[in-house]
Amino acid sequence: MNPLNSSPTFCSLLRILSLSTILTLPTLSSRALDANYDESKIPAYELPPLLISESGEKIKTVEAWEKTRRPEILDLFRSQMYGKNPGRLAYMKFVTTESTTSALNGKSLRKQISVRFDGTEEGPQMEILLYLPASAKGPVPVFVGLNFGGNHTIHSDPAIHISKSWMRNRKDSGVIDHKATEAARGKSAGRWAVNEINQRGYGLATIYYGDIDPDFEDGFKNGVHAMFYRNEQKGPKSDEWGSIATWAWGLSRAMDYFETDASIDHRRVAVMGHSRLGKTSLWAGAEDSRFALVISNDSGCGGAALNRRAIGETVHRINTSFPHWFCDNFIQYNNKENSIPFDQHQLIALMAPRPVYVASAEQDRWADPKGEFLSAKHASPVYRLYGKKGMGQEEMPQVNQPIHNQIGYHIRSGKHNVTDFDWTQYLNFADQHLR
Ligand code: GTR
Repeated sequence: MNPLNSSPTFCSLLRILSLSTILTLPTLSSRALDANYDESKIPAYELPPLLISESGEKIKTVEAWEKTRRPEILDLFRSQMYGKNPGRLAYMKFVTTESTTSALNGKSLRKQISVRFDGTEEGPQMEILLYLPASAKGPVPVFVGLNFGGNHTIHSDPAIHISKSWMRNRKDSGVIDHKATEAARGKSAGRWAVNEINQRGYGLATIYYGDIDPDFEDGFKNGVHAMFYRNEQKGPKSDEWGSIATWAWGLSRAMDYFETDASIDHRRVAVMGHSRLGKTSLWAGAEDSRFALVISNDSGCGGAALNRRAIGETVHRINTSFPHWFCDNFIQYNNKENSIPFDQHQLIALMAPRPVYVASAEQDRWADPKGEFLSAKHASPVYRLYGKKGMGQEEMPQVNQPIHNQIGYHIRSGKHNVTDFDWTQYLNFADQHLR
């Protein structure tokens, strides 16, 4: 390993330099922060090869992909972008804090499960909210996704526990002094098609992402990180988990729970996320192949969008606005997209041969819909090694015309959001692959 990459001093210096650029050189910084939306201004780039190993070997078989190339790519994403996570916990406990066989007018079963990461009631924990179809005859396939505002925001059901975790204060969001109130109940119900999901025979599991790691830069004092510090350690090393990797790790801990719940078919779990949580669902799917299907909704920069296009949100911009999302090693690629030893099509390829779905929204130019499409498309050669089609289409489809092969893609009309249209596509795609 390059000693520079593992040195926290080097990375802290980079961070200070990039911060001081913003603080002391207003002209340069405003230029750097100005987003480009002009295709003709995209710098010339070549995507790093998917099917040539670091030693120059051409990857022609599934075996060579799985033994050589996939681990190389996964290691790069781990050490240079999202950061390594500490893996499974031996001492975790699952405690069902509430359940009923008659929720949502008798159509659903509801469970709330507290995942105690260190096994104690006082320690860090996340709460899983689960709705399963009441009509299920056996274990059901499940969609799991993190939510932005607390479990109580995803439906108006009065029995959902109001989250006690830290929340960002937001006008009209029912959050006062960083605590959720009753007024927040059901606030993001429009993003969660709970009834449709259950009616179509799937369960829905969701978790407030702030239970795992509150989404603000505090040097990783809060959230689960401190559980893992050893010998005076005060923060993650430069190649260790930022918040996205931490949220993804939380999704894997939810999967550990699913493996213990007989009403869930843990071999048919689809992980879904929107925006920063779409970046998270992709990384969860890459790290944990127990997720049978992976969905990225409007994940953009740091998710499905190609870094090298540097259109809309860029690496520099995301590292500046959200310095806690990625590991410190990622900072060295600010304004140097061409020197990143990977690109996001390789992240999508890490899902192969599992089905993966990338969704964009027409007005979400900040997330670069075309770059999201290209990533998904350029992952196809790995799917072809497995005898699957991959994307199966060269050109970007028209708005609201989904492509559903082993790789799914759509660009829908409208803004950065999760809509019923998106959920209908995910359910159709799941019917095709998980039934
Ligand atoms: C934006 C950020 C995006 C996206 C979005 C979200 O501010 O620039 O990368 O993640 O937030 O998560 O809503």
